[in-house]
Amino acid sequence: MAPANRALQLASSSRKKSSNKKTTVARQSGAMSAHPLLHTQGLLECYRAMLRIRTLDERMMTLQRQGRIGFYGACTGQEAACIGSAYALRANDWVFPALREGGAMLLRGFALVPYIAQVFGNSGDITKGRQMPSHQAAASVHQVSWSSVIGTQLSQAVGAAWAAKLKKDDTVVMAYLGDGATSSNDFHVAMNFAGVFKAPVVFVCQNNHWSISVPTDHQTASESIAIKAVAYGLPGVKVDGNDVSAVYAAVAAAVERARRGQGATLVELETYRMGAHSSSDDPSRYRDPAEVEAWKKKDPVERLRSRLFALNAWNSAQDKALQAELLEEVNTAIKEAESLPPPSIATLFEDVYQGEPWHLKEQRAELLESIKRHGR
Ligand SMILES: Cc1ncc(C[n+]2csc(CCOP(=O)(O)OP(=O)(O)O)c2C)c(N)n1
Ligand SMILES: [Mg+2]
Repeated sequence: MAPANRALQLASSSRKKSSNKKTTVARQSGAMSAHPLLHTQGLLECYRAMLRIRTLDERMMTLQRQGRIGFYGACTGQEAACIGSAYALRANDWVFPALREGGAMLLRGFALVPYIAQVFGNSGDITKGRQMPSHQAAASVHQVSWSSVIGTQLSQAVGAAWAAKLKKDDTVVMAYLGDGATSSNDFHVAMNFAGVFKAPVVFVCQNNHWSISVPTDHQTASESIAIKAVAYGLPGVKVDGNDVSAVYAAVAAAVERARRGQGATLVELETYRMGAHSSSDDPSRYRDPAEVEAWKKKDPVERLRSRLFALNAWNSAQDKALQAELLEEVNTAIKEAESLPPPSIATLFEDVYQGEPWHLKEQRAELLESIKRHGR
């Protein structure tokens, strides 16, 4: 076997207990050597964050079916991949998400009410109702918007990482992508640039086996997504994305490698989109229900719960109490977010220019006068 793709076993605390899956690294010079572990406190924090987004996603999908919001994209089934990877970041690092990493913002301290208000697109939304629902972004937690134009976030992320390197600060950029994004131009541009210039970026691919209705085996003929890193001179690592410890170990090692100035890594997290692509999709049209049932047995939230029980770090009474607490928190936040008025009309004219030019001043005055006279 060529040295470039020789499999390397990584230590993963949970793999030994709960999975026979091998963690493999497509080896390249400078591959990761440290494998940080999540200890009990970290596991409990990740569990809480994972259960919180599971609770939120369930409630928001219901709201969409009730016609109270227009669109929602859930990350159900991918909570370990989202939270375990974001948990490896520092506050000064930046996140360029793909489609399912809103939970990273919440983990990193963004409040639930403005997060939900974004889906309503009302005055509680810090992006002033200008984005598609579920495309949250907040500079306060260093996270840009979901990237609905698949793959475009990757070259932007590499640019941000390259800027950090030029400025000699130690920021690391996390560039998330789905398996579908590996077929985009931007994936190749970003990987190549990151390889040549040793940009401090970590590409985290959530391989959830589907790109809307296209299965991964129609997406690529490569033996894995991680192996693609070799072509760009980067290490690529593939881990069980439903095992939060394995996710954290691989991503934290890649983050530290980037911070040490050794450049980018591609981490493939093998996981599964348990629900629909979005609230606009019906996966029963193209997906075998037996496949979904098989993956439900590997549910990352249930898996971490069982592990915490086995470690005697958590029990069913605590779990019931946490579920009730999170449901109450989410319901209260939904109630508050939904009650907020729409963004004011005047905000239409804000944020494009540093100082408002005369023609916008005139247009704003004309519109406000017309609303006063005729109503909306
Ligand atoms: C450039 C581009 N092509 C196609 C689409 C339509 N589209 C939206 S989401 C999606 C699938 C993305 O799949 P993947 O990258 O695996 O992410 P996942 O939805 O599985 O998280 C596609 C093809 C798009 N938004 N942008
Ligand atoms: Mg996918």
